[in-house]
Amino acid sequence: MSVKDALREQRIETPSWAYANSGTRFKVFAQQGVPRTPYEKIDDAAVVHRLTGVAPTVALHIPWDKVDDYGKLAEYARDRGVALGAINSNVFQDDDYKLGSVCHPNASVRRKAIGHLLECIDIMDQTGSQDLKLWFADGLNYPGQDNIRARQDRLAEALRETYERLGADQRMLLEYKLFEPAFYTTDVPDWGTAYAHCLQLGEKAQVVIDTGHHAPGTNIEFIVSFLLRANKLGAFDFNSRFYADDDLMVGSADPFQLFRIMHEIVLADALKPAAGIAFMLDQCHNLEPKIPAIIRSVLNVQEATAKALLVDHEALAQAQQDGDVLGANGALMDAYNTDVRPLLRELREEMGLDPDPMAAYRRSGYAEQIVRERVGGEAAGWGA
Ligand code: PSV
Ligand code: MN
Repeated sequence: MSVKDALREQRIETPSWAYANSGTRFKVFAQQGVPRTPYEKIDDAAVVHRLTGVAPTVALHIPWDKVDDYGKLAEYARDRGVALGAINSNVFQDDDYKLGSVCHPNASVRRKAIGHLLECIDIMDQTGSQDLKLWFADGLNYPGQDNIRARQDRLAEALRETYERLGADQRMLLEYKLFEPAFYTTDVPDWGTAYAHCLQLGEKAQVVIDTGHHAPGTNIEFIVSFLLRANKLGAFDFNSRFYADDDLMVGSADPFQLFRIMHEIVLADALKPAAGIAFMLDQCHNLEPKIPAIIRSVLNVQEATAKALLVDHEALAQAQQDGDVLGANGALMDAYNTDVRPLLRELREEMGLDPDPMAAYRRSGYAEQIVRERVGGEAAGWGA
């Protein structure tokens, strides 16, 4: 398949919460014109897809995107040329979850948390979403606060019950995070823990790599490569980690890391939608305007992918075989140092798109329109 064909097929999912007022735990700088409802988040996601051509799905977060009729929401999305993607569960914002959710020492709190996960699968049945994304804020702040091993047992039990409820075409995607909100230990701190649980559960359970959830200096492409080999990589949450959490625009600060990740994806022939890896963004935009930030993020992923597709695999394999360290590294660097923007402009023209989606957005007047129309949007929070 040609580089252009591969790029034409690429799919990047945007998160509903990135369109809303979100920020850090210190301050959310509210913006005018942000969506007040899940419907308006979909309107914005549809604009991003219309301009980029590669962002046809939007992930929901429950309860932030709770509506009375999910079938209607899915139809609304379809009418605007997009579809609903992964359902992100949320068992971290209720007072009951102070000591954890599925790992909580009290069985009734665990039951409530599992109930929410099962409810998310009910929602998937209505939206047609295939992926249930699980991230648990569970963890401990102090040594001795709870029994680490018992919490793993509780986690395994909750995951099992949720797994059993999945439909034939549905998956469970387990996300790990080294730190925050618990700072002594979290209950799914790393890819190894997530992998071990997914392995025990079965083939419908896979790992999510949120690029912001590692210790600084972690070699994320190693994790990508390992999980791909084991058929346990389900999805990415892309972002740059320069807040304590994740959330800044992917590829903005370390485009080389993103290139290295996409190189592993291309090597494994896992870019095509049929390979089943969901490439999602998980970001929030506190300082920068949201829709252009999401467009820029999509373009950053596209550029890193184009460079990864340009790697001369034959030359690389030969150099590796010959033990030619500089030659092998050079094969990667040649691709990374190629300016792929002309190729992407050409591709967009062929796809009937504006070659410069950022400029097209500025010219569209949409930013001004939503400020006029969405009165009170600045008061809407993550959950609108
Ligand atoms: C947690 O930090 C996380 O990465 C999970 O994916 C959550 O669902 C998301 O952020 C919410 O912002
Ligand atoms: Mn995430």
